[in-house]
Amino acid sequence: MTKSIKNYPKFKLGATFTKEQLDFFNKNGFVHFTGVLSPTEVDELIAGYEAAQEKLIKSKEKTVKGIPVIFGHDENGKRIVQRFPYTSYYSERIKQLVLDSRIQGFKHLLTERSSRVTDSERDGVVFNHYVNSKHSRFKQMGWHTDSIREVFYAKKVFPTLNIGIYLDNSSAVNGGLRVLPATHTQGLFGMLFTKMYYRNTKEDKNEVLVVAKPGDVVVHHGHIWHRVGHSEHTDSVSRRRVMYIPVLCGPKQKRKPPKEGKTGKTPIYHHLHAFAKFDQ
Ligand SMILES: O=C(O)CCC(=O)C(=O)O
Ligand SMILES: [Fe+2]
Repeated sequence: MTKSIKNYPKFKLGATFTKEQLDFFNKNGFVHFTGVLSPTEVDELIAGYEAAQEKLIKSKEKTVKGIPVIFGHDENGKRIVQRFPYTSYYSERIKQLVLDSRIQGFKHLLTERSSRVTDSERDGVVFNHYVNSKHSRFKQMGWHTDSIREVFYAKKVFPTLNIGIYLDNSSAVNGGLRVLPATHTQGLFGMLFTKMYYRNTKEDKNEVLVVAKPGDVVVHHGHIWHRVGHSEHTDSVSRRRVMYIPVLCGPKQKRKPPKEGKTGKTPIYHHLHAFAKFDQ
């Protein structure tokens, strides 16, 4: 484990990554870029999500391409989509973001030739909307690595990235992402047993809190341990919206298209979420 880096450096995104940026990412397993998207772009993405949410709620579907959706109610009692997989299938604006050269460039944080930004594998582009309100079902996320799913499928575990697009201010006030720096280098044993997956929501003395503004992009390695805290505040103060776009390597993880009239099979991995503490 590296020494605590509570005040980690934040970077500006250029045409290519600097040595300092690559070194920071390779050593710590995450890297933070400020002001990647403009306030207008942030507003457009939120509007894209809101329109997609209306479509999904109207359709009465409970899964998207077999992946369970988390629905809840916000502080005004409005039904909302709190974990929305494959959003780019529901929003042209979100699809456009995936194809944007700034986002596509993040694949170069990995050295594998097959590394790709993708919206059609795993859970696609996931939109997370946390809020601490009475009927919210998504208020926090316990410790996990994103690569556990690959371990589950007993495939070779390739490196992956998750590109986090911040749409609200994010800090301890509304929960905030906490990462355990350098845990992406631990290997399979560390990936399996560092913490109890999802059930463990406790603070770790070595965790680093990501403090971000709307338009920031924070990329983390799929093997790094991370969690999202529970806001001590309620209602709109606790709102935290962040989108994740995956970068994968190796063979395509295309999931079989669902049979006609079916919504598709839910991957075994997702049953782990049954143990998750999202809403306590
Ligand atoms: O909300 C976040 O910042 C992290 C979400 C996350 O870790 C996940 O969806 O796997
Ligand atoms: Fe995660």
